[in-house]
This record gives sequence, C-alpha cells and structure tokens, in this order.
Amino acid sequence: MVPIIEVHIKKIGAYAANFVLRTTNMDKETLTEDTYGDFIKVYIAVVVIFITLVLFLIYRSRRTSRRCILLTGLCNSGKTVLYARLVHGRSIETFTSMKENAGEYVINGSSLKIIDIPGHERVRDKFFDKYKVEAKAIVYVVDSTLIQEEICDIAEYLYNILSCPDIRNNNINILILCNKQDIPSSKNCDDVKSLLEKEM
Ligand SMILES: Nc1nc2c(ncn2[C@@H]2O[C@H](COP(=O)(O)OP(=O)(O)OP(=O)(O)O)[C@@H](O)[C@H]2O)c(=O)[nH]1
Ligand SMILES: [Mg+2]
Repeated sequence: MVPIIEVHIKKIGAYAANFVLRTTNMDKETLTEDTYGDFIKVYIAVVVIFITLVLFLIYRSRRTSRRCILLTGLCNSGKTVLYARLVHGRSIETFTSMKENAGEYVINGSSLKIIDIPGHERVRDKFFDKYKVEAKAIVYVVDSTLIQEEICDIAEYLYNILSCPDIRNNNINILILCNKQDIPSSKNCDDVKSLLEKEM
C-alpha cells in the first residue's frame, strides 16, 4: 500500500512541475482549456489517493479490532448455556438458537465480546461469516456424550472452520471444549481428541 501511494505522490509531483513549466510557457488563449484539463487530472489523482488511504485505514482497523470470542459447534452442544454463564453469570433454559447472542464478558478489567453462533446447519454459516473477521479466538463446543454418534458432523464442521482462510491466515486460536462432563456417559478429553484425530 505505501509504495503505491509513494508512486502516486511522485507522479503528482512530476505532474505538478510539468504543469507549472507548461503554464508559464503558454499563451493566455491556449492556457485556459489545457489548464482546466490538467487541473481536473490532478484533482482526480488526489481524490483517488485519498480514497485509497481511507480504504486502507478502514481495512487495517478491521484487522486490528479482533475482540470477539466465537462459540461454535453443532446444535445442542451447549453454546447458549455457556454464553449465559459467561455473560449473565447464570444457567438458563434454552431452545435451539436461530440467531446469534452477543454480550460482553469482563475479565481482569478488560472486556471481550462473546458471540454465540447457532449450530443449526441452515444458519450457522451465515453467522460465522458475519463474525469471523472479528474473531480473536474460537471455542468449538462438543457434546461429549454424543461424540461417537456425531463424530462425522463434528469433524466436518471443525474442518470447515479450520480451513477457512480468514481463520487460518490470521492464526486464530481454537479451543475444543468437551462439554457435558457432568454426565457419566460422556467421553473424556483424551477420548474426544483421539476420536477427532481418527476422523480427520
Ligand atoms: N448436563 C449438561 N447439560 C448441558 C450442559 N450444557 C448444556 N446442556 C444442555 O444441553 C442442551 C442444549 O444446550 P444449548 O446451550 O441450548 O445448546 P446450543 O449449542 O446453544 O444449541 P443450538 O442453539 O441449537 O446451536 C440444553 O438442554 C442444556 O441444558 C452441560 O454442561 N451439562
Ligand atoms: Mg443455542
């Protein structure tokens, strides 16, 4: 971006020098039309540089403003319960989410935005795409009681997230949360890990 701007500025500098030389050598009659044309060109160049600069600053600020933790995972894995515990400090009764929940989680004086992305296949990609550019980290919530039955879908969705260029190119950390450990039939973290490794 910077070299492009430099080249533009150099071009404008050269153009302006040329413009001054030409105008001083010209008759008054020929001056007006050409001068006006030159002025328009310089004006357009300045506007283009300005727009490029503004777009660059917007792009950079979007890249640096990653402060969201995305809660992702299949339906019923426990994302909304986790969200309510983090943001509201309590458990709630939940229903299948069809839209995201967003709230602030304050820790050690600084705050993070928590986004609970619905797990339903029809809507999850839409919400993930909306928030992936703001993702600082991702929590991939797994229902440890259903890991064997759902391993195919769990691995596929995780693979899609891992291979998303926005996530891969920005080294976004992903935590795999083995949820529902209070249920006796749940698989422990080592089992979940090896099942996922085998499937992927
Ligand atoms: N025993 C147990 N149940 C849990 C736990 N976390 C969530 N649940 C239950 O799992 C069910 C689904 O939880 P949700 O938080 O709604 O799941 P979700 O991931 O938000 O699901 P979607 O909105 O469909 O994507 C609810 O009945 C919760 O009470 C847990 O740690 N232990
Ligand atoms: Mg939910």
